[in-house]
Amino acid sequence: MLKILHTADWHLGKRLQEFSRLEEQKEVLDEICSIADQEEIDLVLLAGDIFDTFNPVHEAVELLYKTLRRLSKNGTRPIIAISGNHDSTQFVEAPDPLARELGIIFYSRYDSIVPCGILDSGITLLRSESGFLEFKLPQHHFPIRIILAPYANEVLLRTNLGEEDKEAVFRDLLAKKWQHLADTYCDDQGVNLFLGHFYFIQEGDASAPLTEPESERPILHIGGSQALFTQHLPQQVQYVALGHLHRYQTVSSSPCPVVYSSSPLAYSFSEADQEKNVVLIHARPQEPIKFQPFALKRGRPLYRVRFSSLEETLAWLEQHPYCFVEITYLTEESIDASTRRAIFKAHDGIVNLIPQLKHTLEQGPMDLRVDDLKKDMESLFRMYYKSEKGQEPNAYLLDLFKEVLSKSTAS
Ligand SMILES: [Mn+2]
Repeated sequence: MLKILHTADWHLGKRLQEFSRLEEQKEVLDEICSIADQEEIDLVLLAGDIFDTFNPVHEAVELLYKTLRRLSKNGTRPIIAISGNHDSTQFVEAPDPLARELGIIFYSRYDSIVPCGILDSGITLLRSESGFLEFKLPQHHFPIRIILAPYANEVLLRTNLGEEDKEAVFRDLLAKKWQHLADTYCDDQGVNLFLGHFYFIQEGDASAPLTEPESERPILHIGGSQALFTQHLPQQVQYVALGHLHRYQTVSSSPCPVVYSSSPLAYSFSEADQEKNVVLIHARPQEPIKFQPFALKRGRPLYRVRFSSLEETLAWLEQHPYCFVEITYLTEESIDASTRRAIFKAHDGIVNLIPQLKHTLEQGPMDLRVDDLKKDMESLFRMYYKSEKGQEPNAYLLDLFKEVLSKSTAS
């Protein structure tokens, strides 16, 4: 029985506004290493968005290398890591020759082919081509095949997949490539896996938007933001390990489990109520895979709360010392300086303190008069902002609004 751990979206170096998350990232990666040891994991899949930016801070780089070194157990537990839309492909693959000796394979460019051979740890890299790797572990007699689908935008993919199919839809190009790889390599004598960083939905699923959720928009926004369909995944594959969406979810169970493992920490307030997981997988050739989420406990939870008095706010903060929180505060006018000070003094994880004026709540949404529509855009923006936030926009926001406005009217 091959035991696999699937994780994704570490976003090392990511901040929550002015708050660093590095300490929590250290703790949760330590937790993941412990789980891998406890569960006697044979193989780790890391499904992209390893770093949060193309130029990660050195603390984030150091944390990755130290973690992978430990996770790879002196090279005996291979780690296959692909890049996501937040990662620089060059940066992710840079340490590859050295990493490979430790059983760590970084894959981020469709023009890369993993050099084959036997590593010191006894792992044998058998076959590789663009977007594919086959290898064998000394403790299992069967080979493991992985179709590798790191994030790439449409331009990059068309360049690497060849120009002959200029008219083909992006998703069809990928489907064809994956089917070709599966037909060539993935017979039933081995375990066949798919590791990807894309937005996948089940075609026809009315609840899933065709373009990805706003919070997950890729940085390079040239194609590729459209959904790919799980129906396009090859039948030979037994488990699809995905990264990109930060919520744990099984997108489809056809042709096999198609799973987002979730990020290890809640990275934005839209993830406030989500449980974070790694996924543990048991696999064998020819058999349906068994998988289950394993909850991660470390790191600060994120909360969104609403209060209408200082006492209530302070009591809650005292009961929740270890978290990040966004407080909406109901008030008659604005939040006065002493209240504000008292709230911020009570807790070290207050990310936002948002005043909500009581009278605007009673009034309901802003009531516009016909006359108002003749006003210029800036005045309308001020009115809108005041009705939403209960205060005038500051100079920075106004400048930003004017800048956006000038660009949108220019083009
Ligand atoms: Mn992503």
